[in-house]
Amino acid sequence: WRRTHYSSQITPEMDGEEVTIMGWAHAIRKLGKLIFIILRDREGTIQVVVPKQKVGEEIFKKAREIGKEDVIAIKGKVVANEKAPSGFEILPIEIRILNKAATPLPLDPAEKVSADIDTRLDNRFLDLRRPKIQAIFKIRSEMLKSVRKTFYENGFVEVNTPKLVASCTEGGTELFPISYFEKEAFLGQSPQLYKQMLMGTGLDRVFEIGSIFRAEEHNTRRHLNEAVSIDVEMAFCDDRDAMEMLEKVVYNAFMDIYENRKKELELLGVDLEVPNERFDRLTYDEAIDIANAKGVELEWGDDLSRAAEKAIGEEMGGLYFIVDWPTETRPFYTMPNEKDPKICKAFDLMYKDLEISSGAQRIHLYDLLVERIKNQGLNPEGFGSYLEAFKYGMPPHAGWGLGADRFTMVLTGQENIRECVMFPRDRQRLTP
Ligand code: ATP
Ligand code: AMO
Repeated sequence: WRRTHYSSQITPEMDGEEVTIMGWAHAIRKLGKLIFIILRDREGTIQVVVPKQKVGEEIFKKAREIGKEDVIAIKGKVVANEKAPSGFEILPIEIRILNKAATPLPLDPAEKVSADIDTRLDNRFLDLRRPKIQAIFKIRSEMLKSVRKTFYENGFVEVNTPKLVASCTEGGTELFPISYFEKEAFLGQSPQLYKQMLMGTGLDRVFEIGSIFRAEEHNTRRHLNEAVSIDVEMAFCDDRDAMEMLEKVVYNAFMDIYENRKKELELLGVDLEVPNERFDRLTYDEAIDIANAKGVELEWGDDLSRAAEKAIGEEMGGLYFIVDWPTETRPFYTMPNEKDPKICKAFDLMYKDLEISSGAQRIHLYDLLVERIKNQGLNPEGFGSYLEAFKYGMPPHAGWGLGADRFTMVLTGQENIRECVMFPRDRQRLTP
């Protein structure tokens, strides 16, 4: 048997045609001598009607054996019928049960009210059968496709850098130590050092979509211990060039999802607002003023607290950049402003109160880089192979990291980042 159609490919106009459909028994209604089976596949559901008198004893008996979530294959005739959910139904010629599902189900994909998130994540393979949940991942996939398309159209080379690493990049507290034979090693928290080293090779523009690992201590609705980062680095570019590229990538993703994922957005009840091609720029100073005006106490030089992010997000709405950060709040590789080294050429891209991307122009000058490493209380010896790349011809460069999981939250209207990852890793969860 070969599947001939997905549910969405059958129409009432195909009345009389023979089709073979495969999927799960989403719902079953037994009315004496009549059985309705709703078959679910990736594209939707389809009604199969089994009247004892028309299909005969054998097929009727098979239909009666079908249980919820059994995997079934049905060869049958398309019958136009205005009373059926999509204006047609399938009258079986043959039914096969490809695999039985055990009972009771730990979670019923047909259930309208969803279980709590822990039960759902414990039984994620069942949870992922729900069309609404699948919609999140179809949008995520569309986003990744769109992002890649924009990169290739703009001359980027896709790269893969190691995830087993010897040093930290974003500050030392968030590292997962691992044993690597006789040596100490860590899971990579960012491809930062590698993508910068690649700027010294002439590849010019690189991107990587890969996992990052961070030992975030706390449980929040926007932090994971394993996240996916969309990383970019561009040579002979400054912070403004990097921000423009980020605007392009984000804008195109919004457009592609708006145009190609209408069904999924509707299922999720998301009214996606396509942003302007250029996002607002807010300076750090202005951000502090907004927070202060809303009663959040912050001093110049502080990182934005959660309360500050909320206050600023409330005021700004939508997508906006925060620029001109105090140099001390940013990692060592960030280029200070030439005129006023207290501030630096870093930016964050926010969506309301959620940071979705960080980036900056980088320091390409060896001596300054070493000085900044020392200033941040780090030991330059730990950065040996990275620093080498800055001795022999490193062009000016800039880049950013966009959190794929957080970006998916924005595009799908989710409040909890765990909804946007198939098998999330948080403080409590290492399985499935
Ligand atoms: P980055 O990737 O740059 O770290 P982020 O969005 O993860 O960005 P954090 O710097 O981790 O941001 O956090 C931003 C602010 O949110 C912090 O200044 C801190 O006040 C607050 N925050 C972070 N984690 C927690 C937490 N677990 N509980 C409460 N507040 C937190
Ligand atoms: P940053 O640490 O801000 O910057 O990370 C970049 C983006 O990655 C996402 N992100 C996370 N998402 C979920 N859970 C986490 N624990 C988590 N940590 C980070 C966020 C964040 O904005 N090297 C720089 C980037 C650069 O300058 O190129 C960096 O890692 O969306």
